[in-house]
Amino acid sequence: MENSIKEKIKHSPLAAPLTLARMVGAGYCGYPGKWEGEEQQVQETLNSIKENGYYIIPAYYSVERCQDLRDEIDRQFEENKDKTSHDDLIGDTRLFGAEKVSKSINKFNQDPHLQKLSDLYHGEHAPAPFTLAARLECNEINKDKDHGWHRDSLRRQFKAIIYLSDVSEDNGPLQYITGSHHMRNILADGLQGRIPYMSSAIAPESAEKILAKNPARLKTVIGGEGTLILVDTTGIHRGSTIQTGKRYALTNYYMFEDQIGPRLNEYFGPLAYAG
Ligand SMILES: O=C(O)CCC(=O)C(=O)O
Ligand SMILES: [Fe+2]
Repeated sequence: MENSIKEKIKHSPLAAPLTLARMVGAGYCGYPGKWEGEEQQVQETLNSIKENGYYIIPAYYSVERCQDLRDEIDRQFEENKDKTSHDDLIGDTRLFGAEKVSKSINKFNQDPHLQKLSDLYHGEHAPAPFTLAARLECNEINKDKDHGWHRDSLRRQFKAIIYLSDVSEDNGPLQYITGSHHMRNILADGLQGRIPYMSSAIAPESAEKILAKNPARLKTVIGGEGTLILVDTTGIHRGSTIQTGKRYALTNYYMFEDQIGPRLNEYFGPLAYAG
């Protein structure tokens, strides 16, 4: 589309319907929903992700395993300084592709139950080309900053996040606007929040407007260490402000196979795509 036309529609009432049209054109087509034959637990999980955008399983990993993985993350950050990114502004240390240097992190990346859920949710085989190991720490700079509301993708992004330390309201919990991944809400929330055309970043005022209409849609995922979150991050979400302590987590990024390639290294660093 011509740049001048794009600018005009960016903040117009057409922004939301045109965004939805473009997403559909790029393959955003709702949900396959073909999991009737699966066992009860799998169906319940997928139906919840389809309906709300997330599903939470407490104590997916034991306390001991979480301790081991926290130690492992500290060790791998130390040993892979050149491949690790650190952002003081958000107090975040990250290693994308941590499973390529760590057996125990690779176990999470390769978890067959999670892989099955991903495949069913995508309607085709959708592996996780990498796992993010992240340690979020409260510091002087980030103590009143959140990671900003956003959609990860305007196509489809499905993630499995496991908290490896206890996460209360104060430790930077994930927040999600329930149902914001639905096609009908991409339209309705786009209009309500006046979200600009094709914007994956969501301004704080937009999130406020959307939530003012229905405050019950705000889900703050608090949970003990070992809590697993299965989440469709096409919906609107953010990592909220960390006010105290450290938050350790692993995140599997599941993707359609045609999205996986050397290009991932440009976005996520040298370990993201192994070839
Ligand atoms: O780790 C979190 O709380 C969520 C961060 C995020 O935006 C994401 O993983 O897409
Ligand atoms: Fe995100």
